[in-house]
Amino acid sequence: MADKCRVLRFLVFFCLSYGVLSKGMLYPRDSESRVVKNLDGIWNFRADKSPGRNHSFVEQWWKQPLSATGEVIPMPVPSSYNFITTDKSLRDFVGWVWYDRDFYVPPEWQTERVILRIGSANYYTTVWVNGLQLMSHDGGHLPFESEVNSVVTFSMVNRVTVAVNNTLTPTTLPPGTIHFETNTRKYPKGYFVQNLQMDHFNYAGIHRHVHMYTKPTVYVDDITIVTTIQGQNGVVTYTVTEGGTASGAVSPVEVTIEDRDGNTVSSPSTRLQDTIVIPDARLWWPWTMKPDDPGYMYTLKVNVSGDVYRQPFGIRTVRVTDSQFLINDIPFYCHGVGRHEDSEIRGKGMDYPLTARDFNMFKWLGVNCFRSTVYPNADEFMDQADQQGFVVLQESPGTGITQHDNFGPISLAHHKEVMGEMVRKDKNRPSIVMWFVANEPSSNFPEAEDYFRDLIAYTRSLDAAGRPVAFITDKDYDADVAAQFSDVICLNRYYSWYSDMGHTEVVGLQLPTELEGWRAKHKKPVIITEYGADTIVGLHMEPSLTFTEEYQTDFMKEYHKVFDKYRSQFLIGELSWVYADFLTVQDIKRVVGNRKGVLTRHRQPKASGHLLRQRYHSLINTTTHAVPAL
Ligand code: BDP
Repeated sequence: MADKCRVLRFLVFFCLSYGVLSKGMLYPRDSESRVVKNLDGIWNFRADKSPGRNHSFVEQWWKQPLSATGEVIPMPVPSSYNFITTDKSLRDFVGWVWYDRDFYVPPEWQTERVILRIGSANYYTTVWVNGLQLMSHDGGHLPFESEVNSVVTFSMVNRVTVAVNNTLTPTTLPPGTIHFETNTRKYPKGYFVQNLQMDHFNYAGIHRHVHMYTKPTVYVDDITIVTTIQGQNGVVTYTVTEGGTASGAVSPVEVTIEDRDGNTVSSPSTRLQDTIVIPDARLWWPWTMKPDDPGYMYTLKVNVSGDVYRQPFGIRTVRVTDSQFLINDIPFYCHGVGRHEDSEIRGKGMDYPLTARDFNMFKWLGVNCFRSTVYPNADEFMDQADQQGFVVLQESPGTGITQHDNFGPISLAHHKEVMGEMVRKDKNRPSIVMWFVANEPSSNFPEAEDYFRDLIAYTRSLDAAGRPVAFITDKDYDADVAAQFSDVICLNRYYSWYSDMGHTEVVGLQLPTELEGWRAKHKKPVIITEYGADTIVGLHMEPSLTFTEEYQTDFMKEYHKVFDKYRSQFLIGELSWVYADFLTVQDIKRVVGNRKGVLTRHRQPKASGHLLRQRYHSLINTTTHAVPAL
């Protein structure tokens, strides 16, 4: 029991003690006033494997180079640490791991604000520079940053130390539990395991880029852009927040819009908040709707007191009616996939080759839309969605909210904080058309009603662009109490897999019954956000048996028949689960992970990939509405 409390107490203590204070979270970009330096590379690494997982704090590892505290190993940043070594205890480690590295800050940066930013680390992180505590952050998949001027030296080497804890508790997002085994006949003293409530491997470590960058004393802190369309004109309303000004001071401001080729297309505005009209604007379109000119991006060039920041954006609108989803007022049918950040060696580590491959395979499959499944994806990945014209259903890490103790006030407050960070980061992305606050929560619990009423209303209030907000449910329409707050009904369904396994003949009855039931209850459009069957590539049987490539395609064909009936009615999207096989916890249901991919983990197609490609390319022709020439 004492051991049990020690692990949890450490986490809770740190969760309550610190927070990252920052308003804007603009992506670090070079400009005439800003310099970005990348601190990626091989860092020193050491896991605190002490029984209570607390020796690192008792011994204050941040006060000296990590190598002086004990043996360190080389660890790439960004990457998950789990699959870099052959050490099983590190792969499955739960608790604090430590990273450090040296860095220099150029002397000419002394007159600037110098910021250290971590793109994401799973899940709870504390950062020290030269032994002084700089910042802490609670939650993975989202960036955090802090100014370092007061803790760095400009004339000597500096050291950054990062401690990351992957423990999941009932109030983290996603939630989980630590389970201590007390039967001494079966387990050694203090033996514990992390129980997950989510279906992906609990990858941990520093997952995205570490940047250091400068901005001037007075700086552009945040930019919010909302676009509408009037006739041939794009109407761009922006709000700029400045940082670092003395109260009452008025900074010189200049805001202009540049097109994709860098030509200025608006006269300068000198206001922090304004509306600019672009005549004959080029709209942002998904690649399937305008294959010759998808993902057109403009840039809002903001100059506040000499600090220049260029924020990309697209001009487009999104709107949901009771049976349609409209992009730029033209109906859009989402034919897509859910996708995990998952690679055999890097885990969830940001990976440029994988990013490029995934977008090429999306095009090969004919995907026009994807779900950033159960956590927000890396910025560098999302940039490609913006620029190549892919529609994104953007999701928070709110998966596995299934136990009563995941619905309390601490959970809700943290969930709101996470939604705030996610919307703040991604609000200007034209690719994102909808926010998902959660995946498969117990929305049949009575307490789910208040939780989701509050959470969805709050999320709506965060987004000036008014994107639809929803959560994804696996509950039946007569059991759910929270979908009433969603703008779109989003369903994960597994008929003939998790129920009636092997019996694809029931899909044609069960799926329509469910769709009709939801429709009758809520009169809202519906998206099937998941349907899929585990399939081991290379297994064949005719007639099909579960786990063979034939079963997966038979299964999908039954769903497709139903989708084809309802897509002319109120079904506005179908997303196959899942884009590629991915790793999960070890489980009798999983054969080296979840095998529902239409591609393997190596991004090669199964028979289902070919089937989906055929379907999606024909859907491009039948569901894509002509885009008027501008
Ligand atoms: C759904 C979950 C997803 C799982 C999937 C499955 O939303 O995270 O991976 O089932 O079991 O319930 O394949």
